[in-house]
Amino acid sequence: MQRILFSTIAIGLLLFFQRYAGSAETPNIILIYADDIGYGDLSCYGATAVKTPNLDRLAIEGLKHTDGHSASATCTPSRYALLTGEYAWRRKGTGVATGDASMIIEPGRTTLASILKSADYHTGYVGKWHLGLGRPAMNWNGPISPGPKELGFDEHFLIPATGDRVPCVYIENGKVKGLDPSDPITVSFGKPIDDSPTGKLRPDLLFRTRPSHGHDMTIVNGISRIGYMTGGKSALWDDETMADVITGKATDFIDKNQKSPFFLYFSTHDIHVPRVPHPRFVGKTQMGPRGDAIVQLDWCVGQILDKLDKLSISKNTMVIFSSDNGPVVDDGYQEQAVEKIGSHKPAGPFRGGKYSNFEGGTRVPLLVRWPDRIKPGTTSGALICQVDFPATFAKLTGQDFPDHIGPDSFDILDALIGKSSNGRDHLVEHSSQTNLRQGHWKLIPANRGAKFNKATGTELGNDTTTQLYDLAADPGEQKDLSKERPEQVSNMQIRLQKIRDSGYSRPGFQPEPQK
Ligand code: NG6
Ligand code: CA
Repeated sequence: MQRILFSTIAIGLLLFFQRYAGSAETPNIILIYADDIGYGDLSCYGATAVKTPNLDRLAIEGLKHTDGHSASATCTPSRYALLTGEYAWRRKGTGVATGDASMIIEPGRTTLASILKSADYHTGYVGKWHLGLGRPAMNWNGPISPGPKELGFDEHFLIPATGDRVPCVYIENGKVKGLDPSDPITVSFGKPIDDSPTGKLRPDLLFRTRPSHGHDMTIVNGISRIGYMTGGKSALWDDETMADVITGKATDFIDKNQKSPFFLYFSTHDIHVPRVPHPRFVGKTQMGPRGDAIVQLDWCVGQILDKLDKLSISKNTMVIFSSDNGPVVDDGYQEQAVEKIGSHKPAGPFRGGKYSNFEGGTRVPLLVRWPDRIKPGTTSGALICQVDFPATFAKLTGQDFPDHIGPDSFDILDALIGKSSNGRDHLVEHSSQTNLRQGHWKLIPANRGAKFNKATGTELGNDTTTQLYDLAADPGEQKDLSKERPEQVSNMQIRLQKIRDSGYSRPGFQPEPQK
C-alpha cells in the first residue's frame, strides 16, 4: 500500500516538474526602449537614408513585427502602460510628465519588473525614466524615493525625465550622481528661481542649438530647456556623452549579472530632442542631428549585442527593441530636421507620427531576438502592444498573474516569439483620445481637435466626423469608409465605449474587492 502511495506521489511530482519545466523559462531579458523612433526610421523597416546594421541584426537573427504598438503616442503614458499593464488613459495624471512630477505609479504596485523579480531575476533600469520620482515637494539633494526600486528594479541609473527638461543630472540608485552638497539643486516648473540667464532672454548664450518652440528656460551646456534649475553644477550631464554613459552602465549591468537571469530595461535618450550626438557620429547621415542620432542609437544597440557575444550569453538572452511613440521631426529645437529630411519617411507607410491618432502615432518598430527559441529572419503581422508585456512575461517565466492586476495586459507570448500569428483581436490606440483597432479596422471617433500640432506640424488625425479605415487595403489611412460602413462604425463605437466604461479589457480581469 505504502509502495503504491509512494510511487503515485513520485509520478505526480515528476509530471508536475515536467509541466513546469516545459512551460516556464527564464532567459535573460533586455528591453531596449528607444525614444521617438518611428516605424520607418530603421533600415530593416525600409529606411535608406540611414543605415542601422546593429538593429538590422536583430531582424536578421530574430523576428520583425509589423503591427507592434506603443500604448500611446507620447512617452509617459506609454511607459506607464508598459510597466503596469493598464492603459494610461484610464488614470488621471499620466500625461507627459514635467521634470519635477512625483512618481505616477503607486509604490509597491505589481509591474513588469516586480513580476520578473519574483521569478528570481536581477532587475535593472538604465536611461530615460519620465514616470516622475519621489513625492510632492521633492528635495533633489537627499535620498530620492519612491522610484524604480519601489516598482521592482534592484538597481537604476536614470535620466529623470527627458533631455529637454531639467534637472539635467543623472540619478544613480536614489541619489543625484556627482552632487556637491555645498551647491544644492533647486528645480521649478513654475516661476524662475533667480535671475540666471534663460534661453528666452539670452539667446546669445545658446551655442549648441536654439529652440524652435518652447524650450527657452534654464540654459545647460549651451542648450535651453523646459523648466528652471539652479545649483548642482558638478552633477550636470554632458549631452554629447550621454549615449556613451548610459550604454556603459547597461553593459556593466550585463557583465555583473551574466551568471543570474537578469532583466535590463535600457531606455535610450536617442532620438529625443535635443539631439546632440557625440562628435564621432556627427555628419554620418545627410539628415543632420536627427539622422546622426539614429546612427548613435544603432551603435548603442551594437554595444549590447557585442557584450552578449563576448560573454557567450546571446543564445539564451531575449533582446527586444521598440519605441515609446511614433516619430517627430522638429520637436522644438532648430536642428534642421525638417530641412534635411529629404525623401526619408520616419513613419514608413503610415500617416501621422508622435501625438497623432493616425497609425504613425503608435505603430513602432518591434524586434525580438532569442536565438534559443525564435527562428531567425522571420516577420509577423500579429497585433501586439507593449501594454501586454506584464502578462506576457508572467506567462514566460511561470509567474502568477492575478485577476486584479494588468486590466489591459494580454498574454501574447506565442505571437511575440513567432510561435503563432495571432496576437490581439483589438487594441485601443491612444493619443489625445482613444481610438479602436479591431483586426484591420481602425476607428477614430469624431472630435474638435486641431488638424495639425502647431509646434511640430504633425497631422493629428482629428476630425469633426468619425473616421473608419481598412488598414489591410489602406495602411496610410487615406480613404475614410465611415459612410459606406455605418454598421462597422457603430459596432466599434459600442465596443470602445464598453472597454472604457468597464475599466478593463482583459478577459477574466476582476477588480480587487474594496477593503
Ligand atoms: C512637448 C515638448 C517636446 C517633448 C514632448 C514630450 C515643447 C514645445 N514640446 O511638450 O519637445 O519634450 O513634450 O516628449 O515643449 S516625450 O517623448 O517625452 O513624450
Ligand atoms: Ca517619446
